[in-house]
Amino acid sequence: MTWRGCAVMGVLNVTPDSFSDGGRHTTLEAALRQARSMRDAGALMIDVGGESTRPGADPVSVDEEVGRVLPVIRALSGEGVLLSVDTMKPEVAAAALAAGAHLVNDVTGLRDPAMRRVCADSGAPACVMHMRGEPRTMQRAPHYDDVVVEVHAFLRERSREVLAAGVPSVLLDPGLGFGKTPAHNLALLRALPEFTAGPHPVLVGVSRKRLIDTLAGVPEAAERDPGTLALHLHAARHGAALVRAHAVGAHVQALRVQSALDRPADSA
Ligand code: HH2
Repeated sequence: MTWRGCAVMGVLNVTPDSFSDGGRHTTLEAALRQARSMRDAGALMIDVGGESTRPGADPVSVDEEVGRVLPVIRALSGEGVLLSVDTMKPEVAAAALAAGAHLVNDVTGLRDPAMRRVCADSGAPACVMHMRGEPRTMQRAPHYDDVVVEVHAFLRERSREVLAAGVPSVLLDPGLGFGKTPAHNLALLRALPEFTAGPHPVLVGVSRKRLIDTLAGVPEAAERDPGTLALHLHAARHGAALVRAHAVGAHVQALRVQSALDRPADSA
């Protein structure tokens, strides 16, 4: 998988309880409609998730999660859509890859060696994300001496281990909102050039997250796309290769305009 500039990963949560799109795509028909609309709007890839990672979310069983994501992945892979599966469970990742998913997006950063084996055995790249703690409790007073240094060191070390286990390639993600205060998230966003200067592509995902409410006073998650876009344009300008977003069309348009601005003065 190679591409130039910053591409968009469309978020598709087939869950009843995701913080912004929970319950909206729980039928196969609704999920496929949303996925196709994101593909048509220019998403490079669709990230299909069957378990919410929002703070306080209840875990779901392997069977439940597989039952949510597999029909969607099967149908979309038959249409040639690039797919990532957003899961913390090796069993779910294995089933999704067998059904046609191309990438594993694991918010635990492939902590479980079994997840590394699943990716290595099927030759699938992985997104290694930083999270402090567990989804259920991660926002209870997270503390770092230096969030940028610690997240960067974690991603360097974990990606080395994951690649050594035979996973062909990795995307790195600082995990905005995962065990981080607004100040931590901002520090990481400001330090993005340090992450994107490394050898691996970087994914940034702040879509509709609470940080936007903190920064701009938008209590409704569904109304946070303008703030999301501002942060994702910043990420793209500082070298992010992929932004994970709900509002794909707006992102694709804004990223095209930004990249036109960044081209040499004599080109259109
Ligand atoms: N954020 C969420 C879920 N998965 N994966 C990566 N790599 N990076 C992220 O920032 C990220 C992620 C949380 O957002 P969402 O999927 O919209 O909500 P929920 O977890 O409630 O389903």
